[in-house]
Amino acid sequence: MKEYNHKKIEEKWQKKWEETKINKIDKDNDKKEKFYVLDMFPYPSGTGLHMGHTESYTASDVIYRFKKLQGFNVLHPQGFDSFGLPAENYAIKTGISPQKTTQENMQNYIRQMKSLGLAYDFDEKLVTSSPKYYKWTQWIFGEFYKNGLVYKKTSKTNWCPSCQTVIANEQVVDGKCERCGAEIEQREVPGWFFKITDFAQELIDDLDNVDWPEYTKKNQRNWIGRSEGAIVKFQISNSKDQINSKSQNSNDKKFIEVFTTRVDTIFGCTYVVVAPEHEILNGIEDEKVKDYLEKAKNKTEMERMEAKKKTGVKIEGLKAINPFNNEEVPVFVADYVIGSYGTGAVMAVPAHDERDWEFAKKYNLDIKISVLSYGGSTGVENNNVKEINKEEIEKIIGDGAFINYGYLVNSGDFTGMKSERAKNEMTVWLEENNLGRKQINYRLRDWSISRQRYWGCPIPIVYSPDGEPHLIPEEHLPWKLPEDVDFVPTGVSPLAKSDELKKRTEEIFGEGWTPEYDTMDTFVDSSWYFLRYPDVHNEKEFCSKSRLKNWLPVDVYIGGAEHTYMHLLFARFFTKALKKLGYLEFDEPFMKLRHQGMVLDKDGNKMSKSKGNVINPDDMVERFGADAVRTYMLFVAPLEDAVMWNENNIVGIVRFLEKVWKISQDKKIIKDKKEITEEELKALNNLLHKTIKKVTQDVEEFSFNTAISQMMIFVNECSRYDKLPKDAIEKFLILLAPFAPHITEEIWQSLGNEKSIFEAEWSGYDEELTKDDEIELVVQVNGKVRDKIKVSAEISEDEAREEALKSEKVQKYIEGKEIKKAIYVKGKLLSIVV
Ligand code: ANZ
Repeated sequence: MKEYNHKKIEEKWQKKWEETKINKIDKDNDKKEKFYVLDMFPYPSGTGLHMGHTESYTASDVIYRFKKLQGFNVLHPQGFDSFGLPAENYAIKTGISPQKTTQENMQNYIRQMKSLGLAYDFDEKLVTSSPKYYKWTQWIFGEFYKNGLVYKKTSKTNWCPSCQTVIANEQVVDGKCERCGAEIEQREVPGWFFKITDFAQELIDDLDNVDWPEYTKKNQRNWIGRSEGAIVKFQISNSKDQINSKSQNSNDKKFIEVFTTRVDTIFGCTYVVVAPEHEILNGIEDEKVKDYLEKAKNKTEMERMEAKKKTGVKIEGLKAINPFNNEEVPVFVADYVIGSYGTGAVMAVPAHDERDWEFAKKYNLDIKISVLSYGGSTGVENNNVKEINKEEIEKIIGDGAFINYGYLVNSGDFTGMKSERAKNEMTVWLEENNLGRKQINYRLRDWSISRQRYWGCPIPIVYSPDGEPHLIPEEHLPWKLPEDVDFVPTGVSPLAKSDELKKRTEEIFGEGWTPEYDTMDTFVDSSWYFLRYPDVHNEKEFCSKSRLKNWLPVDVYIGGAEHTYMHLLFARFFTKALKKLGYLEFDEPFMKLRHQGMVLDKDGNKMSKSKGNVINPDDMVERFGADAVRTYMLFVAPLEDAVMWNENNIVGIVRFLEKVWKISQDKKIIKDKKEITEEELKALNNLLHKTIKKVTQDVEEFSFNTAISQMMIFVNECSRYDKLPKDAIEKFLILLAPFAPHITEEIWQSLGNEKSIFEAEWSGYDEELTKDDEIELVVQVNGKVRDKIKVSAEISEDEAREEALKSEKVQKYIEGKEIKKAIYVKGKLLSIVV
């Protein structure tokens, strides 16, 4: 008997598959049905692949092989998201250029992926830092620019003092830089923005049309944050000249506009608050206010929103008039109101809003109730509420804000109305009186893409001597990243230090012209890469029309849930924008999305360098073999759950593979089925067809662990036979091949097959053969046989009971009585005691 030597077998087949180019596909073949399965491509870091990649890439590899065996033309590409900070930071430390380290790291990743038996065609890989690719990133920027989807503005942005660059809102976690953990500062920086907010509603609506995990959809919807409300104009009274507000009306009335989602509470408004950024404060002389504005400057929006203690200052001499009751209320500036959301001003209703409540308590401001709950002791069950129960009010005031909907009280003509209706009617009233309007707001902001970094895609913009930006014409693309730069960060983009770039710009555009020095956020690179894979070598288009049609959208996308707010949203935005511009014919990039869970150590801890518990896929492949590593990753837990990597348990999978091996070596493989008894054959076929059915359905549903369990059952059963029919073994090997490609290929060929197992056809099953034989179940009641019923041999106790109770003969004896006990002898007897 030959030993199972995973190392030899795996090396042999990896070499062979590469020689025969088995994973090459014809991207123009439109005869076969297409299937596009995509991984989130890795950033090629110095540490190589981690176990999380191993899991999700194995999952997509299984899908690829499964679909291919089913006869689809399958695109399963891989590439590198190779621009980014780590390579640049490494360059700063060592002086070695990002170009060089990135190249080396990519080679290492490719080696590792091959050693895992991942079937990518690396001739068709994509590298975002290659000019071949980023030419098209720049071209898309240009299309967006020409169509008003890119603009430049100076704005308060998140500045990471350690990375020395602007970072996106999505990259700020708890007020800290997601990458390096430094406290984020706020800085006024000029930069380029993508108009993702133009698509806010579509980005919410179209989530209904994709098969994504519900929680991912929900999180993305919340992130976009649609809220329906109204804008209300509060007229400013006794305004001093120092107050600089917009003139809204010809008769020179001045207003503060507030955004509210609860206009029904407006009779409870006791003050108005403006954000420190509000234009009404421009040029204000009040020292107290100026001091406050100075302090607010350095806080991030996140800090301001989450602050436990609300702070603010009253603006003396300024009053706002509530349009519904003409009451004058004071105006405050407070940083819990955010300048960039809504109108940057709110009507404060402390009785019904928690933040306003805290603020009013702190500064001893009026609290007026205008909505009470339905029914109960409040006496507001009907529409005639005039009296308010004082005790109830005290109770509510004592507890904090009452934030629910209810009936309006103390609200003039609207008293007694339900909140929902009042919202509508009050908004209509505002519109009729030109004092406000309906308004829908989104939390989502435009995407700031400028980075003061080197290792990114250059923004294809040059400035004329008067400082005006101009798009670089397509003929000059790719607009190459210069190589003569100093990496040390100074807060100015390293590109500003390149003589070559300066010279190049002047040579092409004229004296005094300067290039844009910022590069793009690397999330721009990954927002469209899935469109490039079908046509990576195309130099004329980002992807040819016919290949786009042939391959997109992506059928299955696998990757981490941490990408919900950035990558997955940005890729959807790009798809919608490119569709709007006429380059695509579909709305959503990823029809089906699945996340993999985290890979933890055996005690459930996150793997980290500092804890020293990081597991290297190379070591695991070396010790246990790629087939075992792959199968184990998908066996220990459902794909979306965390995997606890336990070496003691991988041995179980190694044993399973050894058993498969042993069967092929020890057993007599027979071609003539007459060599085993009819009964044996029937039992084996029954289990085989059940197994085919289950594995087929489970893989389709990403339930890999249960598919593997079923294959284990089959193998255990086979071990009990001395002789096994060849076609049964072959059918089984095809099921296992997507998980353990090497060992199955080896056995397949040892059975005399000349072509690769991956050129075979996925095993079909016969529904009839999956059915279990029927047996006669004896049903006793109080020890006497009352009926014999035909049931499946595999029937469970519950099912047996259910069947028995359907029998009239049995019913006769138990009617009206309580079943005290039932004993079930599998496949034979059910004894009921009443
Ligand atoms: C009065 C009111 C009364 C409010 C009440 C709520 C409850 P979402 O759902 O997030 O859109 N708001 C408006 N603009 C704001 C800003 N720039 N910064 C901070 N808060 C702001 O929240 C809308 C509500 O948040 C608005 O409705 C407003 O407070 C506040 F019983 O207006 B509300």
